[in-house]
Amino acid sequence: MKKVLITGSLGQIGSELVERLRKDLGNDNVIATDIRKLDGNPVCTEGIFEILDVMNYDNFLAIAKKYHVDTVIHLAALLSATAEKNPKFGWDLNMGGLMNALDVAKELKTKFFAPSSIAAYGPDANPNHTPQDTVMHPTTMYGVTKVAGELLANYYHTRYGVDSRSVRFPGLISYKSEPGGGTSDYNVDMFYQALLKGSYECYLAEGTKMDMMYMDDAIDAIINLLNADPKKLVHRNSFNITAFSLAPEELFAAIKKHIPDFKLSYKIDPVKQAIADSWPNSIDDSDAKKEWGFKPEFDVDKMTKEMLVKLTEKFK
Ligand code: AKB
Repeated sequence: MKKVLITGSLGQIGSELVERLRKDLGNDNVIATDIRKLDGNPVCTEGIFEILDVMNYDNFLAIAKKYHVDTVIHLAALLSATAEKNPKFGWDLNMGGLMNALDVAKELKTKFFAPSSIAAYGPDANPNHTPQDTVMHPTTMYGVTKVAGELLANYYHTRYGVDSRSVRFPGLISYKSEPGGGTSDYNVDMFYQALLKGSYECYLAEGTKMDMMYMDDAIDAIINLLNADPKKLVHRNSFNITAFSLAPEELFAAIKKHIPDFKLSYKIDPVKQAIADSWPNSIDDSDAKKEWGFKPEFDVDKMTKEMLVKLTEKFK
């Protein structure tokens, strides 16, 4: 991986990945793209940035050709709660954008990464320690596009030799940019409200367990998987990865250790609750550990300390 094009660069993962790869590979070797430009945002101002609608294949290919990229990281997609509001657009963007991205990778013979999610599982999978390979019958449009996307990326690998790789991300926790449109987003919001208001009203019920991961580990996972020896990869699209599994009251307890007066209440959002209830409580990531050495650095306490320190600095 020497010259990388990233779609959805202004999103929660994209903005941190762009920053990290600019450090690792140099500013001239990272082509950040998004459907819009945000004036003053470092993603757009501190290196190469191009406006790209991933639904426009010709433009996608032209930008990838212009910079002679050897890797495409495709992050542009609707997340679970947003896709549930507009399922047709969720399908069109998540599948159409992915197919264009895979066609660019096929045409230019680049490496390829696109994330899948714990949302690829449905309610009939064993919710605890959910195996890597098991039934996948998601009941959300986002999940449907994730399973279909995994199959499509595997198809491009076996049919056309595209070096496609992917992980099933859990809910991601980050302080630099806020997530948007996900079901797991309460986790970041809880940190923000703990510091800004001292209280948080959670839209998921007590006991709703979900896998989660600090963003630094997620970024390392993308880079390490892309750099992994292809001969060792039995799986490709897509590897389960997780750092810890938490319910809202457990995240609350971790934050409360540092902010003793912090208060938690609940006001359930039925759509988001149904989405979360259809996902696993905890997934088994032993294949990622075995095949490419996945190893998260942040446990709940380390992540909580880091989030509170960084957000406190941010709010100064
Ligand atoms: C979402 O909540 O939609 C995402 C995910 C778990 O894929 N963060």
